[in-house]
Amino acid sequence: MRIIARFILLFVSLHATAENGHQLWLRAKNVRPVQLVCTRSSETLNLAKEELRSGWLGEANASVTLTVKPDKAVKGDGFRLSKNEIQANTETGILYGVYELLRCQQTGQSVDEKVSNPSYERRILNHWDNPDGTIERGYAGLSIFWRKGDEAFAVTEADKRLWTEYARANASVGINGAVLNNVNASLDVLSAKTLGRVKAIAAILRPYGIKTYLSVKFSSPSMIGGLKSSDPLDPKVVQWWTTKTKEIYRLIPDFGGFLVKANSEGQPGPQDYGRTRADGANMLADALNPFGGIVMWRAFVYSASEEDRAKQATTEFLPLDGQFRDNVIIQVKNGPIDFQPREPFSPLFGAMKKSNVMPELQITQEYLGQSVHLVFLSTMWEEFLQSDTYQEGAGSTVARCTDGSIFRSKHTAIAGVANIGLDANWCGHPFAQANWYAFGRLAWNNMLSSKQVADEWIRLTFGNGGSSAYSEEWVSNFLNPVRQMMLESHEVTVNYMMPLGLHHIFAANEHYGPGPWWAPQGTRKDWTPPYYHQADTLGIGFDRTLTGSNAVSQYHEPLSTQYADVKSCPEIYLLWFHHLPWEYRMKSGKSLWDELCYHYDAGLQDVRRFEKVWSSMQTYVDKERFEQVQSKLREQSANAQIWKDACLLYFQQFSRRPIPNDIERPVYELDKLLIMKMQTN
Ligand code: GCV
Repeated sequence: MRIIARFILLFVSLHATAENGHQLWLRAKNVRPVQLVCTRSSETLNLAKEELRSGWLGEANASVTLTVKPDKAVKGDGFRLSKNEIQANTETGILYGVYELLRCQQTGQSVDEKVSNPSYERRILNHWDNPDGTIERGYAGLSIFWRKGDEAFAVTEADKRLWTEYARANASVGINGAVLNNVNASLDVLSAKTLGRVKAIAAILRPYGIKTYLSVKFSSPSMIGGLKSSDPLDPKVVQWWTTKTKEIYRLIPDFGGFLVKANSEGQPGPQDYGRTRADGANMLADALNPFGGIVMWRAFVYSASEEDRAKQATTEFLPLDGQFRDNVIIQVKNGPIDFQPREPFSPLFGAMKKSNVMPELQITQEYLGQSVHLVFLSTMWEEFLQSDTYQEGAGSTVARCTDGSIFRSKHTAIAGVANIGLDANWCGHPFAQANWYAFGRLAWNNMLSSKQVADEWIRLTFGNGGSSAYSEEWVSNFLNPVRQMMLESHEVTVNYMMPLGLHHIFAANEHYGPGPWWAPQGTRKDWTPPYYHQADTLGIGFDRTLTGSNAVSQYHEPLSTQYADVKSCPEIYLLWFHHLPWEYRMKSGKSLWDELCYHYDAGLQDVRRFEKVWSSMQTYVDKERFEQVQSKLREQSANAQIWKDACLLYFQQFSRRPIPNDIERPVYELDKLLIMKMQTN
């Protein structure tokens, strides 16, 4: 009996010390006492004080003053910061200032006097979580908000603890909104039971400055409201949404608003009633307006029409510019197709000059190796945000077109599709946490460099809780190589998956392994890879110039001409915009075919190099995370081999050219690859 008891104790204590990654980047240690001067008290200010007390690494017993007072230089929830004072217009601003001060201390940066204002008013996570707890494109376990079964609506202490941790992590990087359910919205979301749970979640998130939002189904009035139609111009429908919205605000007075996917991938929408997308969005916007709520209306639309899918969103939305209410924000995915490993920016950015437009990024790695591959997404987002649209002259970057710098938007926002689930480490892959972190940091400051973001994250996540841990040796042997690996990881993944502008060549619908051949009979053409790569014996790539779909014309000059001309088109987008012969001469002097081979091989070799880099980090990382990352990298490099072999052997059937001799031979046979299903874990 005693032995069992001792065993249980050992198990419990082992478990308590085992590193499971749950603490994310919030791990301050060796804190010192601090004196706080703050004349006010509230839930949010108390959190701010508590954070300072439990994370202060500055001078022992230093005094820090927290002051809420109006300051014209400070915008929204921004703050003014100095070594010993934080001042803000709002209490949430104070909380953000505290996190910034602690971040500086914990990453070993000096605390400079500064004003820090958010780039976007709303910095929102989109959870694609379903009421039964599953998550569309989720790779880190079930939902932290929803579950099925008898206890589905009971709000337990464990729920509250987890939501508090979630809220704290978000607030620490400036995220101030959460859409709690999937854009493919269930009708249940507007039921009394669900709204009751939303109220409970909102109560936990509120002190951290986070508003809750819901995705709604456009056909709700007819599907659950007993009406004959959901026509947005029908007064009964208008009344239904008005009443429902009032009900929501009675429960959640600071409710953020609705996110809507309408007339897209089978979802109902205003076009079902012969109305425009603007009619639909405005009707919901009017219901929300008295309460200060907003509608985020998605522009992710395409149909099985003959028009190039990459053009369809712009064709549909641009003519509607100027017709949306000012509490509608058009939510546009970064690229014109769908979160591919690399896409040029969507031409809607900067083009819709009379509407609020917000970027939608994907943090969950649907198309980038899910929770197996190590891919730091910040570099991809930085490339996107800093892309010049030229819409109002040179320097009209996507960042400036969406953050209010160029257009006087009533509302500015940015969304990221969350990668969070019930896994102990929240995100599945220890390095996937860096993407949650990066989204928040870039949403706060869209000019931050990925290098800085990676640097901060590594220090906070692996740095043992404080600046004292950052010896020169640690910086040069751990921080620098790991940061370099993170910064290269997106390009490396593009290389072994879809280099030179190739896109959407995945097998089947799970979007994980390669399937350039995948085209089951009866499947819509634009859901199959051959539609996108267009490989034949003459060449490869999608012609989006004047001789093809002319998607280039949707970009503002000089981009339109630059993309259309094969000589000036950046090679990273070459096959996105051009169908080229296999023998086409690349800038390197190599043929297109050879260049493709070298890119695929380089991707594979680089993942193997990452494996070695990480293997040499054993002394710097706890056993659990070290081994987890090592094992995932092993799988990633096995996957990269499959990607390289599958794509090269398949395309070789068309190019009819040898793989250059200095490249390692494929190890798989094409016929085996054609039937192989790549596993995601
Ligand atoms: C939520 C892609 C994904 C879908 C997703 C859709 C969207 O098609 O594969 O899972 O649905 O995008 O963003 O609406």
